Amino acid sequence: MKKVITYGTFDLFHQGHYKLLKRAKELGDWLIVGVTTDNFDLERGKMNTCDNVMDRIAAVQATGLADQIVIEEYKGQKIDDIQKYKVDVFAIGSDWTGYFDYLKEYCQVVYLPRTEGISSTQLRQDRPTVSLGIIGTGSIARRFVPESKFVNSIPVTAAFNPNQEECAGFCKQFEIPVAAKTLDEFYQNCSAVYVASPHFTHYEYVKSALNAGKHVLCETPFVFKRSEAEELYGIAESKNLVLMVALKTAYCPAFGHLITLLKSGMIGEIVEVSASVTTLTDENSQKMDSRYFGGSMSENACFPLLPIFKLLGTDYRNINFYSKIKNGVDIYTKAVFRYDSAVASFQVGLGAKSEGNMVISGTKGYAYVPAPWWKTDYFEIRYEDQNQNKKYFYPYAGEGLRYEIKDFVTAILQKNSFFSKVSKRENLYMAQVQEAYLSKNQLFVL
Ligand code: C2G
Repeated sequence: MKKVITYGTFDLFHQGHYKLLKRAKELGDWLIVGVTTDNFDLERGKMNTCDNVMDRIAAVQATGLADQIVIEEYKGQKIDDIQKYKVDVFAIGSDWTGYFDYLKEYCQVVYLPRTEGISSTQLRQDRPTVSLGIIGTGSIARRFVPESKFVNSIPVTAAFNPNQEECAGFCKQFEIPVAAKTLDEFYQNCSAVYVASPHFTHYEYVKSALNAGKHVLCETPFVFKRSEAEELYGIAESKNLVLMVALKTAYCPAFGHLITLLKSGMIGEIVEVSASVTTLTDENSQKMDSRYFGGSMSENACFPLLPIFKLLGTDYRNINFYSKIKNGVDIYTKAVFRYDSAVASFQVGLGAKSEGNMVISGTKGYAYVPAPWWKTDYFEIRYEDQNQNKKYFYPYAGEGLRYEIKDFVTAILQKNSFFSKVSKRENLYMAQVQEAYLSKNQLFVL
């Protein structure tokens, strides 16, 4: 029996895919089709896939052409599969001509003609889009726009900043069609809003955007009061709008997998989470200005709060804060959380520097994420017996913002099947911690 194998993502399955499979099948008696996992596609830079792996497999299955379907999970797997399944022919579309010649050592390699005039990329472009408006045109917005280009279906169509000159310059630089002069004009030119304005303005802008019927992605820290967070979620829910917080770490592949590994008991019961984020900042920056809710807690605390809440939950007994204050803002804060059966702590600093790693201790071992852990592509699980240690590597593309942007657009376009990687509950408690700190609850000044 002559065995043929071919691989693909098969996103938005189309006629070109069908013809390719048909031609591949005609090359032998048994056709094996490898379908890429969502993670493998992310790793090889395909950010834009619309259908998930289960749907893509179902589409291949529905053709009736595949005698066997396998999942493609890693680079180099093709060689393993060819040997494992005793494959005679490797077939792939002519857009890959030459690329897979290295497989000739293992079997015959055939490049089949590609069907002209149709592609997943083109079909994705024809799908509905979310026109995005940006409020606030500072440094994070400047990093956000180039990242958004890696994600389909979310063109940036408008920007707003009360400083119109700055707004116009921003729009010119990033080729954004509308530099809105008023919020009304802004809302007329977008269907979703990214709030990237100074922290203290988040609440008002998010509320105004939701009331204007827009989906919202808000930068961190979301808001400084739990009641404000509750109110904003209330509006979003009543209007059936997506409200997400842009805490980039939550959306990154390495962080997501670390959490699921630890939740499945890899280091036993978790007894402590300890994380640090320090970013030395100019004293004259707005981030260091008490009038604008500046300071280490407001700037950085959401990052360590994320793993703490994900791993230990939000039912802490109490928190103590220890802060070094200068010009009315905390230049360094250590927070210690007491849970019933665990402890957590973090250090944040804008005016003092520390090692920015994260260590999660458990009864069987510990996880070590080197600095800067909040944008990591790598971590280790370590044990008493070092032979058991494991290292994990992941993609972390560009500034890491494209992952949250992809989740945001997916949330809007496929609302029913979406869950937010930072939950409402986690966001409410993050606001609660900020509020406790601002009210100087259990604050010890150093
Ligand atoms: N194809 C085609 N005609 C088109 C579009 C795609 O013949 N108009 C072929 C491709 O050449 C490929 C297959 O259909 O052989 C699947 O294409 P994609 O889903 O785009 O997958 P791809 O990114 O090419 O992945 O490990 C995965 C492989 O490297 C191929």
